[in-house]
Amino acid sequence: MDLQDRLSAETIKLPLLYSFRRCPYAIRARLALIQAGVEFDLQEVALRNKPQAMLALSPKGTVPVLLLADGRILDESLDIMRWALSQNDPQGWLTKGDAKAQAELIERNDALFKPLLDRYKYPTRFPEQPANEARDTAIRLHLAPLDQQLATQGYLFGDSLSLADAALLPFVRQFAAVDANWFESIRLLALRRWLHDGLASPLFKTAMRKPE
Ligand SMILES: N[C@@H](CCC(=O)N[C@@H](CS)C(=O)NCC(=O)O)C(=O)O
Repeated sequence: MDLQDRLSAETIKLPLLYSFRRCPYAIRARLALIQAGVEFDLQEVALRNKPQAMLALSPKGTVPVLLLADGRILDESLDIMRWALSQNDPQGWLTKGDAKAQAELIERNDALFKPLLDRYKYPTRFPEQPANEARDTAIRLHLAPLDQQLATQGYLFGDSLSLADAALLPFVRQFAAVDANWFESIRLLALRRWLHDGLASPLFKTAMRKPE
């Protein structure tokens, strides 16, 4: 029996999520698991001292990691979201709008916006690009187009959350928190309303509960 089989056979009754409360990737995974009504155990991870059991399952050492009861391991946040919603998708997150448009927004978030967010949030790590330049580029290429998309509807693909909304919200949350006063002063009203409504929702509040 290999490690995965032992872990699943001996210790796992429910899926086990290795998570970090404030990590946007982990937040999106928790949002989808909760939305799907999947019961899971949660292990909060200290990123500076990752548990050996998690590294044995996923040596790349990022959270979230989901260990399923049958021993399968999902160590990409989007795979976890899609798996959860494939179990149960009560509000049709996967089928809002068109799947390609959802995937394109998520790709733009992860590949383009996230690196700019890091440069804005951690300027000392990236001395080659001024933080405000990264911030303004993020607005121009990602947040302003989102604002436009949200101008005529409450959420990105209609009047309720989709996979893309849940996948993007935690990253916009981080962006807004870098300088909350400045963010409240920007003109992107529809985007700010979307963020506010998303963060105020019972689903988001449940996902952000402090682990015991
Ligand atoms: N592509 C991964 C990225 C996950 C990721 O980068 N998570 C960060 C925390 S927000 C992490 O675990 N970083 C490793 C570290 O800080 O040591 C996913 O979508 O799950």
